[in-house]
Amino acid sequence: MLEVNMLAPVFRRLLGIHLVLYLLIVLGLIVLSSSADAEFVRSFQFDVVGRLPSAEHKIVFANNTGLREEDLYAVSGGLLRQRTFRIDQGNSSYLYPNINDVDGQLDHAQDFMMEARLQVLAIQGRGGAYFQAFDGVNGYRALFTPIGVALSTNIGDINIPADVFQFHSYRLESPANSNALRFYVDEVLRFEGTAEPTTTLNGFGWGDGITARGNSADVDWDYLRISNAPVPEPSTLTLLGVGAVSLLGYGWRHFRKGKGVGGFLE
Ligand SMILES: [Ca+2]
Repeated sequence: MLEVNMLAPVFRRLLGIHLVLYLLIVLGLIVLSSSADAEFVRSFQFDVVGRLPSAEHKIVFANNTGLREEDLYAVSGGLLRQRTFRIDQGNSSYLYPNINDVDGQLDHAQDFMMEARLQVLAIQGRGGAYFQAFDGVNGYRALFTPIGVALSTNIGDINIPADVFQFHSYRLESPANSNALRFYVDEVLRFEGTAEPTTTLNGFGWGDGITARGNSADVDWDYLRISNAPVPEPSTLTLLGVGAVSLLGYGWRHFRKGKGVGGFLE
C-alpha cells in the first residue's frame, strides 16, 4: 500500500509530462496545418486607408482607361471603392501575377477557393465588376450584372440571380484535381457544375473586367481572398481534439484520486 502510494506521484508526474507533450504535439499540428494554408492564401481586407491594391506583392494594375489608379479606385472605411461606372471606355482591374502569364502559382492539384464580399452601387452590362482565377486547367469566373452573377462554365455563361446591390459574399470553389465548380452566395450553394476549361492562363484578378463600352460599375469591395491548398481534414482535427479531451479527463481523474488518497493519509 505504501509502495503504491509512493509510486503515485511519479506516475502522476509521468502522466503530466505525457499530457503536456501530447497537447504540444496537437498544438504544433494545428499551427503547422494553418501555416501551410496561409502560405498559399492571398487575402485583401482593404483595411489600410489609401493603400491601393497595386501596393500589394505582385499585384499588377491593368488599366487602359487613360486615367490613374487613384482616379478609379480608393481605399477607405475598410472598402476598396471601385468607381468605374462613369468611365465609358476601357477597363481597369487587378491581376496576379499577370493575366497573360502561364507562370502563376495556382495548382490544379490543390483545393481552390476564391471569395469576395461586395456591394454594387451602379452597374450596366456584364463584367463591370468581376473576379476570376485560372489554375492552368480551368477558369473560374464570376461576372456581375444588374440581375445577378454570370458564371463561366463548360456549357457557357449561367446566370445566378442575386441582389447585387446589397452586400453579399460570393465564393467559387473547386476540389483538388477536379473540374467541378461550386458557387456560393452567403454560404448557400447556388450552383454546382463543371468549370470552363482554360489551359493557357494561371493567376487571378478582380475589378472592372470588360473593355467594351457599356460594361462598367461602381462597387464597394469589402474583402477578396483566395486559397489553393489542402484544407485540414475536420475528422483528423476532431480525432486529435477527442484524444486531447479524453487524456485531460483521464489525467484529471487520476489527479483527484491521488489528491484524495493523499488527504486521507495526512
Ligand atoms: Ca474590408
